[in-house]
Formats: sequence, structure tokens, C-alpha cells
Amino acid sequence: MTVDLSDYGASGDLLSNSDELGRIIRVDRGECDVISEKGTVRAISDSNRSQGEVAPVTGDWVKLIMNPEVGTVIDEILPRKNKLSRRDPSDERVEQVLVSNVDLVIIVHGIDRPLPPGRIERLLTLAWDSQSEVIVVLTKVEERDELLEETIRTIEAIAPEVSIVAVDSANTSDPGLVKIKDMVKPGCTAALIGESGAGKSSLVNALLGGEIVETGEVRSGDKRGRHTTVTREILLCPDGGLLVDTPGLRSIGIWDAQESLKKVFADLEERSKDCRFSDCIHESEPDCAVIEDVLLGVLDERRLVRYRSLLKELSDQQKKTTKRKNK
Ligand SMILES: Nc1nc2c(ncn2[C@@H]2O[C@H](COP(=O)(O)OP(=O)(O)O)[C@@H](O)[C@H]2O)c(=O)[nH]1
Ligand SMILES: [Mg+2]
Ligand SMILES: [Zn+2]
Repeated sequence: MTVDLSDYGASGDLLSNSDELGRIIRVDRGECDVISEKGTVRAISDSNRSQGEVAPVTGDWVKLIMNPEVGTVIDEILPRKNKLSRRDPSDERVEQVLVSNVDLVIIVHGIDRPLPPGRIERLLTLAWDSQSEVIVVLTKVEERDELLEETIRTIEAIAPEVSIVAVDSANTSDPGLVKIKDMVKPGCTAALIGESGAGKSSLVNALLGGEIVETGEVRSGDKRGRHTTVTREILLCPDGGLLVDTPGLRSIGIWDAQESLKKVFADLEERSKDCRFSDCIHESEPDCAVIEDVLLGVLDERRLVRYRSLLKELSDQQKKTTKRKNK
């Protein structure tokens, strides 16, 4: 079997690397499934050489070498075009890259539960920080109703420019599915993020046209999906797009995302130009235009509180990582 790596998103300069080139489609306890011209191979990552600084993640383009003793080894991780990352839930000083070389991030939310603004703000910050295109997909939409309209209003109030697509993944002829298929062009890598039970795997199956990945029944009562998706894996759609299903994100700690945070809070950023101090943190400074807006009732105070706490999260993270680097 020969695989055309351009199906997996390889462009001109990557393809000139030819025979030893591959893309990681799945990482599983230190071992990687890598798609190469010869098909899928199991490769280990040579921790001394390639993992020293950067651990391999799903989406990476790599150079493979054959080691007679241990088999196929990842010799080098090629520079990443971009990455989707969060703060490591188990060590707040560490960045956890979820997927690399992403073209589109699909934020998935099921409208069977409410969408707190703070949650979509975090998800958007994380998604935009990857420098990819971002869309929001609302799942479990059987008909247009008040709940759907309300969820759309919440998102539009924060990100008026982001595309929102409503789908019922259980319905194979759903018009929303056609729209999403159109956006995931051949060779384009789309990563799905969202909480467990949001409907990511069902959407992936609907786009792939079959029961390829496992989905979970939502437990009645707490409305939480079981954690059926355990790895991040690249899957090739019949029409050519690439999908990365991910396990549900329970914690969405943002990592080094100053610019995208400004974008998510663009209204506050704009308003802060009128604050007396250019480094105003809108807490108790005199002549603060943002606090003025809160007092006038033009700005929801809770949004300001969330903004402050995300800013603090980023500055805490920076302090901790600097300390760590200096050790
Ligand atoms: N009716 C309907 N059910 C859905 C839809 N999307 C997901 N579900 C159901 O919601 C549950 C969780 O879905 P799953 O795809 O596993 O969520 P994940 O954890 O985000 O991957 C499963 O029982 C699905 O059958 C949808 O669009 N419509
Ligand atoms: Mg899943
Ligand atoms: Zn201010």
C-alpha cells in the first residue's frame, strides 16, 4: 500500500522530505501510530533525541528512522505550523499540546445543557490562540427552539464574528453536517474540543459516515457522558478532510494566550483605551472607563470579573514558568 501524504495535509516543502516522512495520527503511552508512504507504522519516540524538548503529539510531522534493535523510531519532530494547547491539568507550570498543525478548531457544545459564558470564553481563548480558524458547532439540535436561540445569543455576544452551525448528528441528512463537511476541506486538519458528552464523537461519526469512533450514552441524572474517547486520533473523512476527536476537556486552563484573550474580550479592551491609566486593571483605579460602564449598566460586571480572573491566571502562569525556567 502506498499512501499519498498530501491526503494527510503534507504540502510541497514537507513532501520533499519524502521517504522518511510521516505524520503522527495517534499517541498511546509513549508509542505513536505514524502514517507514512508505506502505511501506518508503530513508532517509538527516542526520548533522548526527539523528546528532550518537545514530546510528540497527534498532528506532528516527523522523520522516521529504522533502528535494527528497537524498530521504527521518531528521529525528529519537524517544526510545528501551530498548536492547540492548554495548561497541563496535572502540572500548572507545563503546557500540554493537544494537537499540532491544525487548520480548524471546532468547539462542540450540546444544547441539552446550558452554556455558561465563562466556558465559551475559555474555549474561544484556547482555540483562537492556536492561530487556526474557529467555529462553534451546537449539537443535539432537533429543531429551532428558545434554548438554541439563547445559546446562540450567548456566543454572539462574546464572538460576533465566529460561525455557529447547529446540527443533529443523529440525522444523516442534517443540513448542518453538509456545512461542516464543506469547511473541512481535503487535507485540512480539524480538531474537535468540548466537554465530555458534548457530542464530539457522534459528530465525527456523522462526518465519517459510519460508527467509527465510540460514543457514550449520557448517564441520566448528572448529564455527563462517559469518557469513551481516550486518545486523540486523526481520522480521514471519505471526502478528504482530517478530523481529530479528543477526549472531553474537563479543565480548560489557558496557556500563554494573551492575544486571543484580548480578542475574546475585545469590547473591554476597546473601552479600556479611555481609562486614565494605560495599564489599568479595572479594579479600583480612578477614571476607569470599564468600571464606569459597569456602573452605568452597559457592561455585565460578571464579565469583567471573569476577564480579570483570566488575566490573573495568565500572569500567575507566566510567573511560575519563569521561576521554573530560572531554576
Ligand atoms: N439526538 C442526538 N444525540 C446526540 C447528538 N450528539 C451526541 N448525541 C448523544 O450524546 C451522547 C454523547 O455523545 P458523544 O458523541 O459520545 O460525546 P463526546 O463525549 O463529546 O464524544 C451520546 O449518547 C450520543 O448519542 C446529536 O446531535 N443528536
Ligand atoms: Mg467522545
Ligand atoms: Zn480601567
